Amino acid sequence: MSGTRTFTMIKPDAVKAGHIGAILERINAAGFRIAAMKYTQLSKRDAELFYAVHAERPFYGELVEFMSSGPIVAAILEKDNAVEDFRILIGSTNPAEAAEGTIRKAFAKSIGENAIHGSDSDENAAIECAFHFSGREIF
Ligand code: DAT
Ligand code: MG
Repeated sequence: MSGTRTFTMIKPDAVKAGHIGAILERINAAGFRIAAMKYTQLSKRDAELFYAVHAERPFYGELVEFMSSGPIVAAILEKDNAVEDFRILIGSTNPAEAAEGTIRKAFAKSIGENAIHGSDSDENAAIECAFHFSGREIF
């Protein structure tokens, strides 16, 4: 492996709006290699488990409903410093605060429907990659 890994999802809002291609283009242009990818839909249970760390937050129910509401693109991305560089590429959680040139600035609708996920640490990236992909789905 020639780098570190992060995990991403293009969320249901961005998929519905037809932004898969444009978002993947930005990811490629930023130098990430796609190590795994699938077009899939989370069940409500999948979304509850994936976001279990937020279970006590007031927006948890809304988040689970939204993330299971339609198809997503899940992927493992590889690059030097992948986790941190990808968080910079996607921008702040709230698109109103996201920097110019970021994916959320361009495509996110709101803090809840914010187009894309990125892991927040190497440890969580490994957990999230394993949640979605088996070893033989990673290249
Ligand atoms: P991030 O996705 O930037 O890592 P997070 O881990 O704090 O942000 O939250 C996970 C997701 O939960 C986020 O992408 C959208 C939703 N969310 C976060 N804060 C929210 C809020 N105040 N209201 C509604 N949804 C929120
Ligand atoms: Mg997070």
